[in-house]
Amino acid sequence: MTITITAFERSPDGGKGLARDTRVRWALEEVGQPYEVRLVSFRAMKEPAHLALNPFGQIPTFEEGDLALFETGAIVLHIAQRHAGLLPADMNARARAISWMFAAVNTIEPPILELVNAKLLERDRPWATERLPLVHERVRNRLVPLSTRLGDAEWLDGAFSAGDLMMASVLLRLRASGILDEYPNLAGYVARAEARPAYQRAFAAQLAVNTAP
Ligand code: GTB
Repeated sequence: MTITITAFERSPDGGKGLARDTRVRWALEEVGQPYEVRLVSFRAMKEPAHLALNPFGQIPTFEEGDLALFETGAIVLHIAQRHAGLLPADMNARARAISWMFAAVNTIEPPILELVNAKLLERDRPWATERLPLVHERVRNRLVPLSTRLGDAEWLDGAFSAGDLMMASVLLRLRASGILDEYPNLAGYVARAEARPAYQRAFAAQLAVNTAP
């Protein structure tokens, strides 16, 4: 059955890999599953056909046969459960990898999004300069324990897993802020993740869409 995902017709980042279809493409590349992409405009994302796939009118979505999914955490988990390569066989190790997926989207991603919003959407507000250090602090409060736990390890819990895929995807968003470089082991972790051939293929695919004439 053909897998079809949705992505921005034109990503606001111009193809730097920050839109969330990249993590779904990456998961599919890791497990060797071919996929098709349906590109959607900002207007189409809010129309009934897309809202039937994602009630919040967002990308990415995932379709395979009569299954339609939204939320990248759920999509990556589904891919990892259906195809070998992203979750360990041992059930306890598998549960721990899934914990890291949830940690990525539930614990690490929220303060990072707050920072992105503070910088991009709120920077003209009169309180923006005063608030920014607080938002930075909330991000650091999450990165310190993450960095401590990772230590010198290559990945968060044994072999590379869907937990690492989600965590690296979330951390990538911090690069422009310079905060990631305050934690050399986390910066190295993200660099290792980005060096994976599957990530490179996913990145190239989304870049091609956004640089097409
Ligand atoms: N929790 C959902 C998930 O993980 O699937 C969040 C999905 C989401 O935020 N989708 C965004 C979207 O559709 C695209 S990725 N936004 C349009 C809307 O809400 O109307 C977020 C994103 C957008 C742009 C950049 N960028 O340009 O750098 C980076 C990330």
